[in-house]
Amino acid sequence: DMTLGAAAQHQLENQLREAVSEHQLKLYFQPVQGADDGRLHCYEALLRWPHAEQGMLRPASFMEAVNDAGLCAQVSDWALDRIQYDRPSGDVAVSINLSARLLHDESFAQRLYERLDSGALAADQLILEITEDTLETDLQGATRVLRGLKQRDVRIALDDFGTGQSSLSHLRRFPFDYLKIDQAFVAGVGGAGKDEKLIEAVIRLAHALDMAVVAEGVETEAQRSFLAAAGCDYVQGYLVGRPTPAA
Ligand code: G
Ligand code: MN
Repeated sequence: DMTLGAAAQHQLENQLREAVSEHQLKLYFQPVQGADDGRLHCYEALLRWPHAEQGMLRPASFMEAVNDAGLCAQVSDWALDRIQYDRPSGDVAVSINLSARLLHDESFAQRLYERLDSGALAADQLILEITEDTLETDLQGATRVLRGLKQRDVRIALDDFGTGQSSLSHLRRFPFDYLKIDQAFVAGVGGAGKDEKLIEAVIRLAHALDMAVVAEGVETEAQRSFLAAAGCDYVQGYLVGRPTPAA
């Protein structure tokens, strides 16, 4: 079974190399809006790979191959180009997901700084989303890059909060602008479990630390109105809009 797994993984990496060199990857954009007033706040850029046999793949199913094939920097630079040139709206900020590998790659940070310092990319139109596992390996290095970005007025979001370590020392240490509540909790709104209580508590925690809260995976009006009443600042999900390619 392991041999088969490795062979399949290897095939996926080769197909990915080809897809990247032939510019087949796509960047989709999903809107984030005010929970109360429905005002457009930003877009999250999401990577998609139209795979010949497997259909449209989401990052979860091929990011490992991106890393293993050593394509991380190339794909990220391409994504930053796309954000620069075909973002949905020139006036609305775009968030991108930054993997652990990139956050610890000094040359990626340098190239990002160049784009920002040359004005190619406006710092106040960029939000970087990181997950907590990003902070696990090299806390010092990650801190340095995040501080460098903050100094340039780039906003930072803590993604998928609640499913990883949910470490209070991460919240103490880093100047996050946004906390994104994972869609697993939103899915439990209206249910018998503890999700509503957890969401309310996380919103209070985030606000106490001057972070704005984004709820992910909002699919129903009932979820949106619960979140708005709980003080959640922004909502993202199929109710607001699906990830779609820029026009
Ligand atoms: O890791 P992150 O939370 O950024 O992942 C977002 C993923 O969730 C995207 O791949 C996107 O397609 C998916 N997604 C976005 N909105 C919804 C939603 O309302 N419901 C569900 N089930 N998935 C969503
Ligand atoms: Mn994200």
